[in-house]
Amino acid sequence: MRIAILIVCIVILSASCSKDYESMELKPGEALVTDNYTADPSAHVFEGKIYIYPSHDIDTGVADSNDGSHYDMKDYRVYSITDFNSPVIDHGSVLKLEDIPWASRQLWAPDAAYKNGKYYFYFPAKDKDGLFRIGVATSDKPDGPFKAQPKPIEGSFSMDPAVFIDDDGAAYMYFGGLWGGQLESWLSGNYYPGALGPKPDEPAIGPRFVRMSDDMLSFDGPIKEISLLDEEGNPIKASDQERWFFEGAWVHKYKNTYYLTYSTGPTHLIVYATSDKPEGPFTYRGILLLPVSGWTTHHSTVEYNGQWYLFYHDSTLSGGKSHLRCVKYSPIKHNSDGTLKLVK
Ligand code: FUB
Repeated sequence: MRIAILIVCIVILSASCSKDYESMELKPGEALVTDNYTADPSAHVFEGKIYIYPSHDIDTGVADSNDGSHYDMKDYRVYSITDFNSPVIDHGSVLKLEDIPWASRQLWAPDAAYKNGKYYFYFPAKDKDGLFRIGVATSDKPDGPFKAQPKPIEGSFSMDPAVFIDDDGAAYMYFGGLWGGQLESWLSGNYYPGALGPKPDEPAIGPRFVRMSDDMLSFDGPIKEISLLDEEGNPIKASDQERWFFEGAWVHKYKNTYYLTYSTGPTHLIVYATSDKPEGPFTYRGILLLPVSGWTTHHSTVEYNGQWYLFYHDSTLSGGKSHLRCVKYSPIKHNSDGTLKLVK
């Protein structure tokens, strides 16, 4: 009898949970913004709200190519969510290409951080020589506007910066991406255009990791490569495109474990690996998000009011055009064994 009552309670509870989302203004799996194309959402809780720092996709007529030139963005916008029952707030354009002295084109996936009473906005762009560099812009408010530093961060290269601040206040940047993201070309420390990267049976390229200076404007110490291992402790190989790192590294901490989530690029997965240290090595654990509509997949994770969320994008709003994407979200769950529940 007790078991029967328990089962009925569980059924009623789970029905009311899913109903909660159904009756909400912002539903999981639906485009959060429909009057602009948005992608690569980096979500953070600042001042009690979820702030989303996405790429702002536009169509400038540049033809599709493997180096991603058609992702030809010219500014950044910021959005916020106070609660999932109210519409997303659009804070407008907060940083424009024309106001970044060193950048020439392609404002790709950004991130933001808060430290020392200031907000820091990190972004990749091509410099005047066509090399991706990572810049930083600052503001007193999470919704900007942001003022860019005159030069990119010294020693920066490639793209997709994600800044993680640990419980002890230390800040780290994870970055890098293959193909159009140019990471293969930097393996020796200098830029070699057209470099092919490792052979199929060699270890795959890992994302880059570096400690940020106290003022959050420069790198403090050497840039290291993150090791990605399989569950037997062997390096993930370059041929293993279901598990290799491609772009979009993101780190969150849950119960003293660091979760590195990233895109596998041509196999279109968001997967995850865990470590007990922010610099790794990270051990591959599984898939977080199955392929979405469009070529790219890119995400972030954030805890808000005791619930963890995945923010991600797909290309449904543009009818499948890979460079015109829309940001969405889904609740996510850490299982008791440390794995993450798969989002389909
Ligand atoms: O938005 C441009 C690029 O597409 C990002 O930097 C990558 O992560 C991919 O989503």
